[in-house]
Amino acid sequence: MKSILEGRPLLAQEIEKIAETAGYLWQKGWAERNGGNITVNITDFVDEEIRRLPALCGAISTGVCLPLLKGCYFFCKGTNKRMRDLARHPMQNGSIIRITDSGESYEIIADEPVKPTSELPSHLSVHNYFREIGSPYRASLHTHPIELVAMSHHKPFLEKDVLTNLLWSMIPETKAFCPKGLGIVPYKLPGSVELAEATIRELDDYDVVMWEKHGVFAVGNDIMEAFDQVDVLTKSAQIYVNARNMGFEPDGMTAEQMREMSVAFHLPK
Ligand code: 2HA
Ligand code: ZN
Repeated sequence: MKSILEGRPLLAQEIEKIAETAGYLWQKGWAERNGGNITVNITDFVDEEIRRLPALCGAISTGVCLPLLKGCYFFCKGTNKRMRDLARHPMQNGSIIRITDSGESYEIIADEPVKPTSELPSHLSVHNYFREIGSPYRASLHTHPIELVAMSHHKPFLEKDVLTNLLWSMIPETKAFCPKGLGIVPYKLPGSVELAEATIRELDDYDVVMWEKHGVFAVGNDIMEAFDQVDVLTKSAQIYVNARNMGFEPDGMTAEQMREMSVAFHLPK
């Protein structure tokens, strides 16, 4: 069977980035079994021929109303699929869907009828919100980074911006490359509407949001950008954990050193 990616280098490149990221998630130990999700708005890479492609199955309700996503296209990891398999075979472990004109359902159009992630309603709600506020963000990533999740088991770290400031102070680059820091969403049932709504509220101020005792949700212009922010925060978390394992509380950069970084890199906070 011919893949939708054939003869479409730009779309293929976007899917390759997703596959590459999925591989990193597995290698880092952040994606056990079917853990984590990726959805990317690929509408910009869709041509007339793709728009005319018939659905591979009937329309499926999203369970949410997405008025601003009508006629938009997404690549989504498949439900119960593994990141490590997505890395090698993206079009067999994920699919391209089209949001129907009702804005309430979707059709799978390529390459195979792989049903999208169970977290589709929350991911799509985030993408709908990005359209609403005119954000250029196209990619959303959910994963289970070990050190960050471990830190979310400690109540004092869940106060607003406590973890952000701690992680920024571990190594100068973290503030430069994750300039908004880490938002916090108190524990909520995975896949719930409450989790989606709380995440959207935090995305007003942050590009990476911690789901207490579960994982992180990150967004960006593309999937690499979302991944890089989680990677940078995790590097800081690992430095903190290593220092604690050596038996001391790390000093962290001084307030003056942090201010100097903000000025040098024109950072918002
Ligand atoms: O879909 O990680 O939280 C797999 C998950 C859900
Ligand atoms: Zn999860």
